[in-house]
Amino acid sequence: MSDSRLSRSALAGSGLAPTRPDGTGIVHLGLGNFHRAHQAVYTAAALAEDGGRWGILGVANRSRTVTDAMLAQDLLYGVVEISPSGSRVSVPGAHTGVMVAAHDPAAVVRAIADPEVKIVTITVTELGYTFSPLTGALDLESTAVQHDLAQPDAPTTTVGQLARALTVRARTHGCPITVASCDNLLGNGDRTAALVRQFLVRCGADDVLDWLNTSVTFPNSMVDRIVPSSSESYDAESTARLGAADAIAVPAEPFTMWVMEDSFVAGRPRWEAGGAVFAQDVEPYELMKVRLLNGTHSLIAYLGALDGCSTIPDSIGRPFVEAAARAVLVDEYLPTVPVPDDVDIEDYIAQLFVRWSNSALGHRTAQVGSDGSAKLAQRIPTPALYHLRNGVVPQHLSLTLAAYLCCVCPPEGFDPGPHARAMADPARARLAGLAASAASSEDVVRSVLERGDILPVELAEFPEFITRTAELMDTVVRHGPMAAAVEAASSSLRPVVTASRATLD
Ligand code: CS2
Repeated sequence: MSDSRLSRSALAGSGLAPTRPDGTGIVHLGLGNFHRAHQAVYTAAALAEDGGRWGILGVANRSRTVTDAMLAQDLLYGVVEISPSGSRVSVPGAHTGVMVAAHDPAAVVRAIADPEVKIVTITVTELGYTFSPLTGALDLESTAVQHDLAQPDAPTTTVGQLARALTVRARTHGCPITVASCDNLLGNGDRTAALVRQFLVRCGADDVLDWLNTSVTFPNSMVDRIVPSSSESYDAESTARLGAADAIAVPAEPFTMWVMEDSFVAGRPRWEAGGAVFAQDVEPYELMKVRLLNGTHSLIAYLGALDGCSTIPDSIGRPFVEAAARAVLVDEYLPTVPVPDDVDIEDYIAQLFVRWSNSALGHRTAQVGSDGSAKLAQRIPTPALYHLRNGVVPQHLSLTLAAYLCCVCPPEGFDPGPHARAMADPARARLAGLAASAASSEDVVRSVLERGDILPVELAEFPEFITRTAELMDTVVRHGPMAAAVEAASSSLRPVVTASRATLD
């Protein structure tokens, strides 16, 4: 370990010292690893090429671990880019400040309301948008949302923070601003805009809505980079390469992609310098990424965890997982994806398998499998409904749901193993209660779908999907995930023939 801490002066003359931003033009909500290895890297590239006032004020939600360490390191950290053929470390250095929202909610509002700030970027995960899975609208049952509506000056939710800060902007200087969601939500910009509007109406700030129409934009975007959790080994690697102690290195794969609508009403950095792409219509990229990458990723995580794999590369290294991943991707997700014109889909798919196999990265199955109750709703329903309405049971989407339920609400007496137990999910207690009162797997699946608070209730209209998912759960429990995958493959894309329909015919 080096004795000196990472700092701008420690990097002087190393060729790694980043360009210092001239001011703060961006507030970022969600100072996690993904932001630090994605938007911050693109912003650093833009600063290196163009300079300017595009420094980032990074806002962590609750924890001060990263903010304290960043403050102790001149706001710097290494991004350790890892592939089996080697690694490299770079230091983005795009941040100009950090804060913890929970410690001073009013400071977050002031920061976003500052007229010098032109963009708010957001990575708060699917869960951070506080919408109801049942309605897609602002979750009025959420105590955090209720708190923020009652006390809009001290907001604790992302939507509450945005709504309050935009209200202050509208009622004071009125300078325009862009709100750019960078989470894996379909239509992430439109969704954020709708939630902010609902919040404003609910808290009696309707006067802000007209200003919002003319002065605030919410571009949709597709973001992509596999970024595992931190670990001491990455810190050690960054420290060794930089010659200065780095306690908060971020590991990342070499691949990175960012496609956005170019509607930044108050200007933006030249993110193209880092390879960002601006497109008129981002939806095809979002659908491709959220279904082919994220959707398949979920299946790899749940099957792998159930088979004792701690990492995604271990899991995809099992031939039965690889086969199931290929089947769900090619047969079940791909037909529902309008492939963007500039993407060679064969290459894209081949690259996904290489990325998932990056054994040096150690991306954990528990990380990808966490929060499935919020993630799966983005990934599974539309493709599943597409096949079911065409008279086909999508076996591997069924398998994804079956494996998820086996991981987070295992049937009585079934131990899904340590990696499944390590998956965090806000729905765990709710699902466990439901499983405890169910008479069979079929009961569990039916109640989950009929409640509509994890996947949309339309899926409950297909008894064949319920039965198949329950059968696959039972196979996982009795014979393991490989047997379930074999069973799914052997009946892949079989036509729907239910008792009731057979009788009707
Ligand atoms: C993963 C994503 O955890 C997950 O659900 O599918 O975090 C994935 O690694 C990123 O979206 C890649 O861009």
